[in-house]
Amino acid sequence: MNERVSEESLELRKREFDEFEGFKTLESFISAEQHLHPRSRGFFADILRRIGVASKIIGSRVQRAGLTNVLGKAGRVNIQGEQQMKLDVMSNELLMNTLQWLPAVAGMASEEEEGVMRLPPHPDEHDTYVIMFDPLDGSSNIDANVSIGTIFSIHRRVTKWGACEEVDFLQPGRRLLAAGYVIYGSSTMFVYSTGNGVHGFTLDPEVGEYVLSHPDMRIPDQCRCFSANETNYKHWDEPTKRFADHIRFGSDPHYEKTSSRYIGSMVADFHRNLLYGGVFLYPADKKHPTGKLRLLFECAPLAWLAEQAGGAATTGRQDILDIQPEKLHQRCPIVIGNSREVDLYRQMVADHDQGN
Ligand code: AHM
Ligand code: MG
Repeated sequence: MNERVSEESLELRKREFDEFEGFKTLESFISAEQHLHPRSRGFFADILRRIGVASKIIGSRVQRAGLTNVLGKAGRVNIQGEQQMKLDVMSNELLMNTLQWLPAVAGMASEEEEGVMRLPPHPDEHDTYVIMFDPLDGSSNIDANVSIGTIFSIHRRVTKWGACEEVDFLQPGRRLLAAGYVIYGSSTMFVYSTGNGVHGFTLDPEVGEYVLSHPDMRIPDQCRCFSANETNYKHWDEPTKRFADHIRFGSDPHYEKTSSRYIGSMVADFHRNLLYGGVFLYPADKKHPTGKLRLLFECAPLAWLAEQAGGAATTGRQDILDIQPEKLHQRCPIVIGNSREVDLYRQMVADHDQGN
């Protein structure tokens, strides 16, 4: 293709994308984004669409859960040794079954499964993707009708031929192509980024479509919410205690309007903080020496969204997106939200490490 023509047509596509008006469904938005990549054959866009479809089914089952005998425990534990809920199992199977037929999906990994699902290599396709998800995050809240969510992320595979391997999944978050979540709350929302800002779509139950309701989401500067399981305070290390005390009890006027808000569903806590401004932490502590939340299934995708929305995420000593994963189910400490507070935490950890 002539370079100049292709640059011009790309400019035009970008302008069309920026000026994209009308009834903006997730479907049409994904197509518009796809046109920003002139060589795209639509395989990647198909994955996003299919996640959207699966999430509508999960959302409808979550809404009817009290009526259809799917509340409660499934009677088995997952790889983390945690009780699986019936809806965990159902959501996991639904995502696996919906996505495995797409030719560009080389493999999948789930918080609920020990190993990765390798799909037969597609004969014509070697430029394919691996998908990771936490099918139903915050599932301990299901029976109480509290907001829960699905978290997903997509990497381009790094191996070139044959079935995918674990190394295709063990990539730093910085290399993500897309990440997002679906929150099943008072309404169902699909929030995602392909590196072009964070966009939120609300499911219109009357037409059954996700409609763009929150374009280009940016985390507000004001830290309105401090979100942590504060009963763990006694198990936290010194810099984390100092950070929490500074925000909760200090005299810094910046925190005059900050409130404690903790749901215990990371998706819901993150979503609220993204809208209102705030910081969420699940640090390492005496009970969880490497943190509680999973790097690949929870922390990296949300860290990617936080950065795309102008925020940040750290362990205290390293950006979440820079961590080179070593194991599929690796956990990590996380402080995520407004850049100002994430920087403050980093600084307090650094001061502590230097003996101050
Ligand atoms: P899950 O993936 O098994 O549901 O666990 C993760 C959840 C997060 O959504 C939430 O932030 C955290 O666990 C809550 O933990 P705690 O109950 O220790 O406060
Ligand atoms: Mg989870």
